[in-house]
Amino acid sequence: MRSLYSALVWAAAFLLHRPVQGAPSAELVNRAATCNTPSNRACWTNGFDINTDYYSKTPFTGVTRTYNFDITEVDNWKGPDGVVKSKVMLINGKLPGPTIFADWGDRINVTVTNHLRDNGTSIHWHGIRQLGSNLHDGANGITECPIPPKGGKRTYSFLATQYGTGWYHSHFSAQYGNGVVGTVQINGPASLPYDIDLGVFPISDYYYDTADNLVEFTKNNGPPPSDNVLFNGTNIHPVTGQGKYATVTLTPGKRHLLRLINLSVENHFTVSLVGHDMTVVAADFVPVNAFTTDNLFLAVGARYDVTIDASKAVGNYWFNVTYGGNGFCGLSNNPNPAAIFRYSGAPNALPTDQGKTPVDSLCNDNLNLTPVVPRSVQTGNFRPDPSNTLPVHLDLTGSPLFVWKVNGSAINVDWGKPVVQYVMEGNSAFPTSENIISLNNANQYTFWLIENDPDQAISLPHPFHLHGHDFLVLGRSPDAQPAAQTRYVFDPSTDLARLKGNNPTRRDVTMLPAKGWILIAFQTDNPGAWLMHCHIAWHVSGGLSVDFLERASDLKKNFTAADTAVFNNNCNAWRAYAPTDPWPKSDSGI
Ligand SMILES: *[C@@H]1O[C@H](CO)[C@@H](O)[C@H](O)[C@H]1NC(C)=O
Ligand SMILES: *[C@@H]1O[C@H](CO)[C@@H](O)[C@H](O)[C@H]1NC(C)=O
Ligand SMILES: *[C@@H]1O[C@H](CO)[C@@H](O)[C@H](O)[C@H]1NC(C)=O
Ligand SMILES: *[C@@H]1O[C@H](CO)[C@@H](O)[C@H](O)[C@H]1NC(C)=O
Ligand SMILES: *[C@@H]1O[C@H](CO)[C@@H](O)[C@H](O)[C@H]1NC(C)=O
Ligand SMILES: *[C@@H]1O[C@H](CO)[C@@H](O)[C@H](O)[C@H]1NC(C)=O
Ligand SMILES: *[C@@H]1O[C@H](CO)[C@@H](O)[C@H](O)[C@H]1NC(C)=O
Ligand SMILES: [Cu+2]
Repeated sequence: MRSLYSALVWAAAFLLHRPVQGAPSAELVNRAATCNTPSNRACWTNGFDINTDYYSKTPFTGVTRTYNFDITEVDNWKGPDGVVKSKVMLINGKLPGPTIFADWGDRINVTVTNHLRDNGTSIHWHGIRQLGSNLHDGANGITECPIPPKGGKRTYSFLATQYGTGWYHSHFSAQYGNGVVGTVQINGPASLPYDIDLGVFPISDYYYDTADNLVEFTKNNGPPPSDNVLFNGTNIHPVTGQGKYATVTLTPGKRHLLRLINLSVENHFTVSLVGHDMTVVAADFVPVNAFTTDNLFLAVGARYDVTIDASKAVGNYWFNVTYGGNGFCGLSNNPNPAAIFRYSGAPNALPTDQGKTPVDSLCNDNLNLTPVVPRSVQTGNFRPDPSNTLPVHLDLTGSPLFVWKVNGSAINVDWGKPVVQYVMEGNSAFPTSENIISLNNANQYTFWLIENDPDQAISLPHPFHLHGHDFLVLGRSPDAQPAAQTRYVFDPSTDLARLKGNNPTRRDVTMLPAKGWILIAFQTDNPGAWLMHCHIAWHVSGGLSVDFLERASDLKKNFTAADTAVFNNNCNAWRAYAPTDPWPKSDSGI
């Protein structure tokens, strides 16, 4: 009854181009698709398939998915593993928040209402390209003022020009660590057939203290280990046993699509499913040629869409998270975080096979991915110079003790005067602390050599994330245990040979080795102010970010009257609130 009703509602909405309320995946799967079947997932709809260049072509559906996010502050909240947290901040009362479902080519409208007591907020749609819609990127201090508390409200609206698995999170300091975070599923074609889409499976480190306390603590101390790891929002407490394991149901004989997402604030991990391989079909929002592996390293913010064949004996299997890099990739007070994958028909029991610890990732991600839609650049002419090199440095000379600088400067955004406001005013006199890098030439590949300073007392791997673009990962310094790395300086005489310009791995997050370098490239095809930052919440809070200002004069022309009005209304509301804010801004703001 219900599904027939839903089908009719959507049919009507589709025909009338009316908005439909976001809905659970089972009801939405392949609604726009016409030729996407279990035996042919490469096909999508007339003229669109896995080989379509999604940077330039979109199957516009005319459908808008509308969501309302109500962000509230809850004291003394009992978490999934039984521990009471003094404070959380939740979207629609849930951790993680609601999953956004859409089909490739839909529009997504999300109205966010900030019911917090005295924190602003802004919601960033991680990995969404926001082509021509920079003002909807949700980076406060860059593309908007924070949405003020006590009822402040704004609507984000953007097109799903990409498909696959994403997530969203608050960009107001480290607020997402308090729970303002959730997942995004955009249905589209895949590079491998499968029978069942299991949907998103977020994995996240979990702290009992508030993100605000952890920010203050980590300013002068190292980060503490996480207290637990949540799989799809749940896990047992490692000591008390309270709570329950996340349990994923596999149908015997079928191939399943599972969308792994690392929602962590601090910890990177390797995942593996005892007795089973996983076949990767997409990394971030980039479909890749299918390849099979028995483990996967996920940096903070990284996503992998994998298929899993339920081809083993009907039973229960551990799905494990392990840490590598001798503690450099992360640590948890839960020594063996795990979920259960249960074949339907198996008893409700714990798995017995403990499996084998996967090979140490050394905190590095896989750079052997082959995107289905290729992009290539020439690498032979690359030479490092100050205009293309971004050194990362941990400054331990001042107070607070831990300040993260890129090219000599820690970012510190101005919530009340976002970067785009300078653009609107035609003002290019940015304070140094905005860490602006201007890119004025259109449609050219820009190359960025990001180097970890080897002389700093503490050198850590960092997951680098870029807004508004996928980047090509052209190369990385040699792999080694983070603590044992010595080499770092890019040397053209040996390192040009390490580079891959011919359709290399392309994604929106990659790991910078502890004492090494990465070389990335992206094309200036999307006017905007786009952050590039470390995705460890404490590091970006401590300054580890730059802001690419891509084609400011084109960007200015991109602002529509309606978007500018939303921007101004929200900034006016924030500026009216700010003088009464009881909490001084105490970090980078992002
Ligand atoms: C979605 O948001 C955009 C921008 O605010 C607006 O123009 C459009 O009418 C909205 N659509 C729906 C269905 O609410
Ligand atoms: C946000 O609110 C918390 C209290 O819930 C406070 O500790 C923190 O300082 C506030 N942060 C900002 C930047 O307002
Ligand atoms: C994750 O949890 C949600 C709600 O609790 C559930 O509907 C969904 O099936 C779970 N996902 C997986 C992959 O098991
Ligand atoms: C998630 O990312 C964090 C930070 O990059 C990392 O420490 C953790 O290991 C990742 N988790 C997984 C499951 O890969
Ligand atoms: C997987 O997790 C289970 C349950 O915590 C644990 O007993 C087992 O040793 C873990 N296996 C691996 C390979 O980490
Ligand atoms: C890094 O800083 C130096 C010195 O201030 C400057 O010359 C150079 O242009 C900066 N690099 C970038 C990429 O902005
Ligand atoms: C934004 O600007 C670019 C470059 O000028 C242009 O190609 C594009 O159509 C504009 N997009 C919108 C939505 O105005
Ligand atoms: Cu970092």
